[in-house]
Amino acid sequence: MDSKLVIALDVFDADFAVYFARMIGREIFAIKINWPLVMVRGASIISELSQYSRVICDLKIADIPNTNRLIAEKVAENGAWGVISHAFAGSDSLKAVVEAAKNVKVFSVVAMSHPGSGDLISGSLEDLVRISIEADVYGLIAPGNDLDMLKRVKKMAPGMKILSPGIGAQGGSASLAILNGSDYVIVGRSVYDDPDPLMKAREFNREISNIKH
Ligand code: BMP
Repeated sequence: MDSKLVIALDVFDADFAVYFARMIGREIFAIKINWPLVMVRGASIISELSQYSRVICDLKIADIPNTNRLIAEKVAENGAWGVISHAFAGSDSLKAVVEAAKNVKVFSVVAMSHPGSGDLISGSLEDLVRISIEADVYGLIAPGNDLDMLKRVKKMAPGMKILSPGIGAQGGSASLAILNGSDYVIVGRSVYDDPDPLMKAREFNREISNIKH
């Protein structure tokens, strides 16, 4: 299905995650999983969920090149569609992820959606985008609840896919994010905590399906 919606499934209950993916997988672009599910179920949760949806494995990889390579290889082995890495560990570390991930799409974090990103990360935006372009990543993570930041990222890397969290629970609007440069929005709690997650996901799809930037 042609959706711009990525659902972040930040839960510990792997059985719920599989049930959820089966219910919603066809309606969305991808499911993004993070440490909570990988910690309880292991990397095999990637292949379990991949039966129902593309899976983006958000491990925010940020180590030396050798460790990054090991993590990215395991993610690829389990059939992820995408993986998220930090860029701040430097070009050699990010390049190691890109090499080891092979056909898995690598997204690197260049700006974040929480207030603390202003302490350090926001001040390094230019460098983080440059490191990401040099490493030849597929896409960037940039906040959907900070439209100025999002526009700056889009301007610096016009050809790259932008994936944006910060929607709903963190105050951002899905349609404004897409209008201002995001290709896909990431929504977690606003969907999986809703009494009717499927209906909520469909609402988000309707909101953004016809918006272009
Ligand atoms: P929620 O919609 O529940 O706030 O979830 C947002 C998701 O996006 C979480 O999985 C979080 O780890 C991720 N994320 C974020 O919120 N801000 C960022 O800057 C980068 C992220 O990956």
